Amino acid sequence: MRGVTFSPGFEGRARGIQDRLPPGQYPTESFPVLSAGPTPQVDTDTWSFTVSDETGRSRSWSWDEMRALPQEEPTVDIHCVTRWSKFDTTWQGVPVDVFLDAFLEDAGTAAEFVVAESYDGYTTDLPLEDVTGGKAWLAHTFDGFALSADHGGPARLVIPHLYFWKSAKWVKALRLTLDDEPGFWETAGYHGYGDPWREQRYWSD
Ligand SMILES: Nc1nc2c(c(=O)[nH]1)N[C@H]1C(S)=C(S)[C@@H](COP(=O)(O)O)O[C@H]1N2
Ligand SMILES: [Mo]
Repeated sequence: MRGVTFSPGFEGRARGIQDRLPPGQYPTESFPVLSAGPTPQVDTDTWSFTVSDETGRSRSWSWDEMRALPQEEPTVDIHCVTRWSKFDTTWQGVPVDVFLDAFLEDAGTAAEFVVAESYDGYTTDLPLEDVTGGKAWLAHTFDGFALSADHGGPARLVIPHLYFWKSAKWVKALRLTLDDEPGFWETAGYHGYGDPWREQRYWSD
């Protein structure tokens, strides 16, 4: 997996910065905030995260239940479609696999896509396989501190192998769907998949 290291990265750091910069991107030290609307205030006392499927079956986790799940600390490069890339961002959170494994158990699913839904009404769609296999996290901690509200706290998705608009801030649900349902930016002309290495910025790319 490109740019993903799980400890202060021998492999990641040894590779040249240019090799880690997708086409048309520039590296930045800062962490810009990009939100389509106002920042919602989400209280961890009432926070929940729900996974549902095409049959309407669902399962939810409270904040404390989520914190009790297995945690990882990925260090990853992130790439925004507005052309900034930020190397070696360090998060703590629960692999999305943990939620999906618990939800699907032996039942499985015919769904091939997911829609991430957020507390601010934002949505984004992805193939199911892009949030499985260790590629996506529900993150609550950035750089050792509780994730700030403007960056999606109390918890957001982090899906570093796709442009960062796929990493829904203030996420509250993952809905498994049979068909692809374009989300907020995808409906507005952004690419359906959004691979930074293939520069899939807009629907025409
Ligand atoms: N809920 C929600 N998630 C969102 C957005 C948003 O407006 N609402 N913006 C997206 C976009 S376009 C980007 S580039 C990243 C920005 O994350 P940041 O503000 O932490 O840099 O969040 C993504 N996730
Ligand atoms: Mo973005």
